[in-house]
Amino acid sequence: MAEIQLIQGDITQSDCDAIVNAANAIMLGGGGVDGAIHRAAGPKLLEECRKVKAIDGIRCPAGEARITPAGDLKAKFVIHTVGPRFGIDSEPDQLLGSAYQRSLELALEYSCQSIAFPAISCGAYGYPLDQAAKVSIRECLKYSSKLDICFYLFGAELLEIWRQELAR
Ligand code: AR6
Repeated sequence: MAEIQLIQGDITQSDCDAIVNAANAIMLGGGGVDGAIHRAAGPKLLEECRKVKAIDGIRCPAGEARITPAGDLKAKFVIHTVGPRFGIDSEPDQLLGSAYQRSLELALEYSCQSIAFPAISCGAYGYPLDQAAKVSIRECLKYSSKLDICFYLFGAELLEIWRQELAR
C-alpha cells in the first residue's frame, strides 16, 4: 500500500516530480510558500506563469490548479493551486478539497509519480489547521495508490496535526 509521507520542512527542497504551490488567483507570486517557491525557482517560473491564460487577470480561480515547468527547482513541475480564504469564500471545505483533487489529477495527467504539497490555505488564508488536515488527508488517500504523496509541513504543530489525522 502506498503511503502518504509527512515531512517537517521546506517544500522547495523536495525532489518530487511535482511540487504544489499555494498560490493566489493572479498567479504571479506572493508571500508564504508562494514567495519561497518563486525565489527558489528563479525568474523562469514567473515567465512560465505569465504564459498561463488569464481572464480579467485571473489565471487560477480558487479550487482549480494550473501546471508549469519548475524553473531551477529539482522538481519537474510546479502545480499552482488556489485554496479558499477562510471566512471569505463560501463552501471552503469543498473548495479546499477541489484544490487538492485538481492538483492530483494534473500530476497524473503529466505522468508524475510523486507530488509534494504544502498545507494549502493554512497561512495567509487562515484555514483552521485541523479542518484543513482532515480535508487534505481525505482527498490524498483517494490517490495514494496511484501517486507517491508527501506533505511538507512548516513547523512541529502542523506536523503533529497532520500526523494525528493520518493515524485516524
Ligand atoms: N515550505 C513549506 N511550507 C511553507 C513554506 C515552505 N517554504 N513557507 C510557508 N509554508 P501560505 P495560503 C507554509 O500563506 O494560506 C501567498 O501570499 C505556511 O507556514 O503560504 O494558501 C499566496 O500568494 C503555511 O502553513 O498560503 C496567496 O496570496 C502554508 O505553507 C496566499 O499567500 C500555507 O501558507 C495563499 O495563502
